[in-house]
Amino acid sequence: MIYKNLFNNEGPVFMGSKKNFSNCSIGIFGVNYDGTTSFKPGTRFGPTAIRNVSESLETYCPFLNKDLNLINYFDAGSLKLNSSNTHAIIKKVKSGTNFLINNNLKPIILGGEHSISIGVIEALVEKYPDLIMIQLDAHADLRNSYQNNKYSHACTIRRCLELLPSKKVIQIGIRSGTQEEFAVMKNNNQLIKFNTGDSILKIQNLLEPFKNHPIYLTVDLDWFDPSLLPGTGTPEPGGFFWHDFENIIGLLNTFKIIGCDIVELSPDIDSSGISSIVAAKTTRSLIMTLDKNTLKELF
Ligand SMILES: [Mn+2]
Repeated sequence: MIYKNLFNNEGPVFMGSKKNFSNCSIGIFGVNYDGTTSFKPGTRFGPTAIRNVSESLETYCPFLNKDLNLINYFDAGSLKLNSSNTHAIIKKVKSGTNFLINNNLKPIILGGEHSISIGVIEALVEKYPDLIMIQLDAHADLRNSYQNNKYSHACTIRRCLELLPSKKVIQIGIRSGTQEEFAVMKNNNQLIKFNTGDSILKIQNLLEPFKNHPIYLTVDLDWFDPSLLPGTGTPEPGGFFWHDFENIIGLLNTFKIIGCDIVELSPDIDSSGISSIVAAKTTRSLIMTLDKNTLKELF
């Protein structure tokens, strides 16, 4: 399927992205969908907000010592959606992801609400049967069903666990959920849980056995503390700050990250605009993490 049937690319694109994907190794698309959002809707405006503010960022990241100018990535635009049914949206996300991976582009998906990760995983497990997942999130997202919808954003990780043959999700920073979800996390030794205040060394030791596994990273932006990122539908106090993210992403640059998503930005909730900047800077870090060609030190 040609990409113009799948994506609307008439809006803004992420800064510095190439117009043609032929020489690219990374592909971005947006999903302007917030149909199951339970508290405050607005994440459908996330992809455009991230692209609009991306122009304000530098291309160089001193922490990773990488520069976007040296990376070839393609922004396909946002998925054309003609349904509000969550399952239909997830199938569309799967098609979009398949388009990218069939063209050897590592996927970066901009949400939209968290349910969209399910479609990405559906596509990726066919190519990477030993895929594992890392989740940065305030919420467990392990409900079996929420508001009569098994594809609600509150059920994302439960669905992904069913899809992953490895049954392995590493959950970092979960601080909100039901008693049942916390019992699942406690009793299921396939799930590895980290807390606020855990050292990066602890994370490194626990990730070590997965050094050669393909890893999908899902970043629910409510993982960040609401004082840094208030622009999200279900903010949770007690979250993480930029340096925590930098430490984790620095570590993940030594692993095999093959795709990622950045979800749950609700830009209009935050009149300061800082939430969109944090989301765009997160996206920049992830483009750099997926790129393997600039691993050598720039200077
Ligand atoms: Mn989530």
